[in-house]
Amino acid sequence: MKTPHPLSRRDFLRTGALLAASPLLAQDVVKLPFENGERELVKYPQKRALIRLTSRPPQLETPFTVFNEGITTPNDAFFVRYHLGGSPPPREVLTADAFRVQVLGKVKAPLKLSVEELRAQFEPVEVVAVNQCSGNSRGFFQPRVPGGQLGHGAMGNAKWRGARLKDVLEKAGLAAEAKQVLFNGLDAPPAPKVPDFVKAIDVEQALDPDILLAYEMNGEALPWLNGFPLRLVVPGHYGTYWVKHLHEITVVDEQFKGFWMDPAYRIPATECAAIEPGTAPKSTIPISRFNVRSFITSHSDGAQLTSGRDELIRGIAFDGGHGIREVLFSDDNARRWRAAELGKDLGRFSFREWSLTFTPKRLGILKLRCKATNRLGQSQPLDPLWNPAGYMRNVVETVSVTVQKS
Ligand SMILES: Nc1nc2c(c(=O)[nH]1)N[C@H]1C(S)=C(S)[C@@H](COP(=O)(O)O)O[C@H]1N2
Ligand SMILES: [Mo]
Repeated sequence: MKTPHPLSRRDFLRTGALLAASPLLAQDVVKLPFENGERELVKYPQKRALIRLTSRPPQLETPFTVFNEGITTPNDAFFVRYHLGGSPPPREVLTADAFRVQVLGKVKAPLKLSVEELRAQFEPVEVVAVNQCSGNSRGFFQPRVPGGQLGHGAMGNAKWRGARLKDVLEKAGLAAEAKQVLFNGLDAPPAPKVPDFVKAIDVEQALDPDILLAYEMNGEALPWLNGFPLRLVVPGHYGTYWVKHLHEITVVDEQFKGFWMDPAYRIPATECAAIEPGTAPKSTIPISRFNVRSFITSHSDGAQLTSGRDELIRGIAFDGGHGIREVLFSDDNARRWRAAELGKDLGRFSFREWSLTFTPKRLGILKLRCKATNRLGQSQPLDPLWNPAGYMRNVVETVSVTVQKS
């Protein structure tokens, strides 16, 4: 029989986070499991209550239990990240009627398109793809690093629908000297000294047919806070490239040097972007593709299991677009591993569901872990890697559960 334990305040807050969706237990604070991890749960337009990191601009994290509800992340639970104090652009300036996206610069025929024209003139394409912030899980870095102290909720998986960037660029016609393509959204800097949020990718990459100018997310118009009415979707690549409220696509004949490409969003030019904790990198490169990650979603720290009773362990895994080949599970401090069963394949850019039945035998605290490998053979380290911006965490995560007598 289960013995009920009195909940400490901390446990109570954590439980509140788990049950945030329940109207009976409306909690307004959660505690992310690192120092200074207290956060408010706050509702924004078109969103359920999400974990608020900052209010100006709004930065909202998805409560982790959402990832156990389904393999795609509902629009109202999808995380929100902005950089500029003036973001997001007010809803009034984003009306679908007035909105146009322009293609300018080193092209033969500049374009100016409404979302309706994008829908009508270009083949619609769908992809299920993970959007993950470079700093997802930054709060777990040791030694701690500056930047938004995020738990694991700055990621989400959605079905995106839009026109191929390639098709649009080809319609405009790239000039021979075209070198990079710049993407600018409608959010403007709050002061003249703050650099506008502009991202760049090389022309060769911009012609990748997987990159979309997306106007739908999970079968609906994009939510305001996720880029309405149009955003860039760069499957397999960190969210920083997924420019929201995208209204200017500028082809240039040089390497773009804007702040958000350099010095921001750069990683050490080393194996796995890792350097000795506390040191500075000798040289850096722009962040690009996701590394391999996996999570247990069915159980969180403190969960109670019963010895001899079957337990369904479930989770998600993803990588930068090669696809997940295998997920392993361990309950004994990463000594022995057994393979989980992979769920439905929604494409190489999607979360991949995995599950297995686990029957705990030993009593006490168990450390549950999962570890994914992609089709290239890349996997996850058992010891965390470190870089000064707190990007690309992908260590094998641990969930501590307690097994009690039946
Ligand atoms: N216009 C605009 N687009 C943006 C940003 C921004 O600040 N402004 N932030 C980027 C970053 S760093 C991330 S992680 C993703 C987050 O996407 P989401 O807010 O839809 O979850 O948006 C990207 N696109
Ligand atoms: Mo990000």
